[in-house]
Order: sequence, then structure tokens, then C-alpha cells
Amino acid sequence: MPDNRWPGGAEVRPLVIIPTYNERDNLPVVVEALLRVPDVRILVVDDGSPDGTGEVADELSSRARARVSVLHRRGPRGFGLSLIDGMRWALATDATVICHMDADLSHDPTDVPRLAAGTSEADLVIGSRYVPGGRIDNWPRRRVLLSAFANRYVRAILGLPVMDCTSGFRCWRRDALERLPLERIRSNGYAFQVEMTWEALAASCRITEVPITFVERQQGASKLSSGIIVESAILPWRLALGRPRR
Ligand SMILES: Nc1nc2c(ncn2[C@@H]2O[C@H](COP(=O)(O)OP(=O)(O)OP(=O)(O)O)[C@@H](O)[C@H]2O)c(=O)[nH]1
Ligand SMILES: [Mg+2]
Repeated sequence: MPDNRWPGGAEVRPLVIIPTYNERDNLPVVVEALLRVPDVRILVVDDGSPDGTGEVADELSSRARARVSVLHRRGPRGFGLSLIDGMRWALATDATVICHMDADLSHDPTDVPRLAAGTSEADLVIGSRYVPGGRIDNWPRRRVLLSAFANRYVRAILGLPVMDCTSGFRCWRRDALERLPLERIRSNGYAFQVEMTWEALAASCRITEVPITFVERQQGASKLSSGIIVESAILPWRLALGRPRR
């Protein structure tokens, strides 16, 4: 953010949540890049990664205590569960903008100020691959097709006015996140992003999309599973049939 203030003078204090599961080689790169962005604080939410990512996160935190925190989760693991825990943690701080991004360098840390700045006029800013200027680099054709299909499918069933409903690179205004019923969110994979978008619209949040370039991970393994795809296929129907948008 140019001078770290929204128009009108309110101070902007961004906090970026990074959920991790087996990202020991990627995490230091993403954290160091984020630390080069002025005023950003970081929360790593690790799910007891067997590869020791949690210890790597502790080491990063010990070098920048004021800016890097770590939440070690116990119990059932999950991307959505981790983000909800991270959001609750963030809401207990004085952060005014709460962002989240993947640890696998698919999301560019230098885009954070651009997304965070968008919260001056929107409650939720989505880093989008599917608006003009947005791109995907190096994804296998199978993944490109799956993602494009998933977005068309969700939009067709739910009529969401959002081009990239499944993007995991987002910034929320704190007051918007406070209005959402986080205790109701059940999804854990891509569907989590869709469910949060649905709830944001239900809470009359203003949503904007800013273009990003999404890059295929270079290291580590994807956690995409058939369970995540099935969950994503079912969720829009569950929302459309069971939970009206008010
Ligand atoms: N805490 C936590 N983080 C997770 C879990 N599953 C995935 N993540 C993290 O969530 C982010 C996105 O996961 P990815 O495996 O990259 O999934 P993806 O980006 O949807 O798929 P790819 O494009 O194949 O990488 C990464 O930072 C992961 O480490 C989980 O169960 N718990
Ligand atoms: Mg990824």
C-alpha cells in the first residue's frame, strides 16, 4: 500500500495466513518474500506436516518474532479447517486486512499490496486467474481444464458474479470477515473458497477481482485428491438447495 492508509486516513494492517502441509522447501521462500513487503504480518497454520514444515515455520518465526507467527494444529487436518482457525486467530489481533495465500509459490507475494489496496473499496478482493490480465503459467492441461470446468459449474449452479470462485489468494476486510458465520463453514478443499464467496454475498459483501498470474508449484506435492473434487461437485448443490443466499 503506498502509505499504508486507506483513503480517508485509516491505517491498514495486513496479516497474511499461509496454510501449510508438507511445504518445507517452499515456506522459507514465500515468507522471506512476504517479509520484504512493508508492514505485512504472517501467520503460518501448519497441520503437523510429517516433513517438518512446522519446525521450519518456528525457525522463521524465531528470526522475525514480531512479524511471523505459527499456529500448530492438532486433530483432523484440512485446508478449510486451517484457514478458519487462522481467520479466528487473525480476528483476535488488530489486523485490519486478513489475506490468505498458498505456500507453494503459485501465488506471488509481491501481489499482496495490490490485493490489500483493493480493500479500500471492497470487502473481499480475489486474486483472479479469469479476469482480463489474469494468467496461469505451466499448469498441466488437465488442471487448466479441471479449474475452468469447476468455475463454470459453480457459476452455473449458484449464479455467483465472480469469475474465479476457487482462487485461494484473497484479502478480506476485517469487518467483513467478522460478519461471516465462520462456524457454519464445512468445506475443506476448493469448495471452501466457493462456500466463503457464497457467505460473503449473503452478508452483502462487495467483492472485486484483481488479475494475478498463477504459477504451477515447482517443489512439493499437490494435495488435490478425488475427495476434494467430489466435495467441490456436491457443495454448490448443498448451498443452492439448502442454504438460500438471503
Ligand atoms: N494446514 C493445512 N494446509 C494444507 C492442507 N492441504 C493443503 N494445504 C496447503 O494449502 C495450500 C494449497 O494446497 P495445494 O496442495 O497447493 O493445493 P492446490 O494449490 O489446490 O493444488 P496444486 O495446484 O496442485 O498445488 C498449500 O500451501 C498447502 O500446503 C491441510 O490439510 N492443512
Ligand atoms: Mg497449489
